[in-house]
Amino acid sequence: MSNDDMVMKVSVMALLPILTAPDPVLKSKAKRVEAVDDRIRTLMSDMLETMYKAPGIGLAAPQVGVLERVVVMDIGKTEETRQPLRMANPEITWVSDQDNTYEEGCLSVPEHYSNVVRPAEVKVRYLDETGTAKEIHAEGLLATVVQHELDHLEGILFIDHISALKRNMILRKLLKAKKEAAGS
Ligand code: GNR
Ligand code: NI
Repeated sequence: MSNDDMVMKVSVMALLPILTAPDPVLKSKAKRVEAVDDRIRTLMSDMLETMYKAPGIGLAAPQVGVLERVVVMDIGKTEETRQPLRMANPEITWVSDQDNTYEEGCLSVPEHYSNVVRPAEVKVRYLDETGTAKEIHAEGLLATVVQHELDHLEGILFIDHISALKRNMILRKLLKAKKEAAGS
């Protein structure tokens, strides 16, 4: 047996940098995942760690610069009651007629919040971390967050659902903050 056969890969979770608007990656459509393999499972774990640290209750792969259809969420209230959801290729299969308004925020639109109207309930079909097809019926906060995350996979931010006046005001502020941080 060669020495190389004895080298085992040890995985360490990693924090990923979160992109903020305006950024062309956040406006791009993500590609479907071909297979839920170790690379995708590692991405899901790293995204969860990054989301918990932020802290946030959802995160989509484009927010960490990966244009693939992967999202994670956890609306659990405390560290002890964590309920991580890992999804590849999520698709909305049904929406309720009734709408809900929620004040949304986004880790890629830091420090800005706006009311967004979306269907109150949705059904979402996806592949879990083992590649098994699942479907959930989401309502309340989870329904809002899952729709917010699926929007990210289409290059859509919550500010795309508000008036152009408010959106442009927020984008100007974020751009100014970026330029100041870069020291230009
Ligand atoms: O942490 C988040 N909170 C939140 C609150 C209301 C509606 C949506 C969200 S998702 C957001 C994290 C994030 O940016 N996910 O893409
Ligand atoms: Ni977001």
